[in-house]
Amino acid sequence: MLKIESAKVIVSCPGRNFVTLKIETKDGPYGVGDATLNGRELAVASYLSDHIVPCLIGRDAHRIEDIWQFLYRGAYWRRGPVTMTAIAAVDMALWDIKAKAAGMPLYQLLGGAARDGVLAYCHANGKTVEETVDDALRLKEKGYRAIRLQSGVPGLAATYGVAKGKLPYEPADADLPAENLWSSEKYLRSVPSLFEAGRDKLGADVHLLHDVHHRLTPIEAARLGRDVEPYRLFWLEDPVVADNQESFRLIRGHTTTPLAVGEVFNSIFDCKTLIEEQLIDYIRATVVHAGGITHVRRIAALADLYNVRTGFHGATDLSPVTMACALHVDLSLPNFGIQEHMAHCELTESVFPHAYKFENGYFHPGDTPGHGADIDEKQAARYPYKRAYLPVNRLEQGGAMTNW
Ligand code: KDG
Ligand code: MG
Repeated sequence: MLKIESAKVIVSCPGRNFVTLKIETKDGPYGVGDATLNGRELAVASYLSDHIVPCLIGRDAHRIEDIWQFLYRGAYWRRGPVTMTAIAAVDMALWDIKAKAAGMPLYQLLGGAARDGVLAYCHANGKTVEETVDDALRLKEKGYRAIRLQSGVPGLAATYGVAKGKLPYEPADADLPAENLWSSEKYLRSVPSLFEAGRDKLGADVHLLHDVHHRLTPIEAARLGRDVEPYRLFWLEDPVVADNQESFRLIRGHTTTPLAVGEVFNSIFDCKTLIEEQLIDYIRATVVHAGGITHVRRIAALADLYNVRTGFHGATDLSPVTMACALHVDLSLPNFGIQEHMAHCELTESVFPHAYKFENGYFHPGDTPGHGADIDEKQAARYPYKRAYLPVNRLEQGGAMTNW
């Protein structure tokens, strides 16, 4: 028995906001979990400290599955991003403890390495096609073999996923949500030329990806999928919002461009139809927002039955603790596809020291016992929480809110 003695929630802003859970055991190792839910951080912090931590004290940290079921079923109120992110943080911390106690890197407890490294994609962006392709060429030089291309849309003042000025792009960029204008017509006209130039300059061997950020209707997404077929994308991500999983039938019926979805999913039930009907090629639900390592492995196992591969979300609002856990899972899965990597700033990296490393397009989680990521609490305390929101979009014509 490894008795849980204490658990604390650390909210900090080293470069951006993060919520971290640290679980300590009596006479044993401690474990660390990520509980960051971009723009709704304090709701998860409260869920953890007010409703979960009191239930953890005195339990056996080794009983990961039992504690997961206790928190999921026992709450009566199931699913939802706040609940599932809070459960994920506990789950990550417990796997960290178990692997440290075993003296092994986490992936060994998940069945061992199924590959030598984890293929990762990064983000290239710019205001124009030329700027984006130049950024991608720079990233190719750094060793990336898979690159997501996002470019400004001519005629639109701001485009989500494209950096403002010279600073790297950050999803949550304002104290109150910025309201931008969106035009699907302008966007749909601009994307094929981005990929035509990208394929031409980057060559046939680099994997190219694109994120629609849920902004299209199914028939618009079907047209985009067709229009980019000549450029052989690795995937087209979040073509439409997937609240209605059946929407993907329409897109799937029209295009052979591979489809990825799921960064906002928090449960296996969010993707059951998508997977069972083989409406997608990659599932993006990841450790921090989908119930931790325990639940994400269940989603991956279902996906494996239907030839769907994983492509875990990995933006900067997921802390290095999530990145570490995702990499251990990636290394061990039979149906791993690709891992997203959006580089954290230096300050974030120094507050969250980690064992994972990047080389020649691939990550390795490292062989430190546990998941290999930690939090420097003293440093974290110097950067208090700052409210920050994602922007929202209204349609240029009519002013209605877009799907997101
Ligand atoms: O918090 C939202 C971001 O993580 C998300 O918008 C980034 O779409 C994203 C991606 O694919 O990384
Ligand atoms: Mg995305």
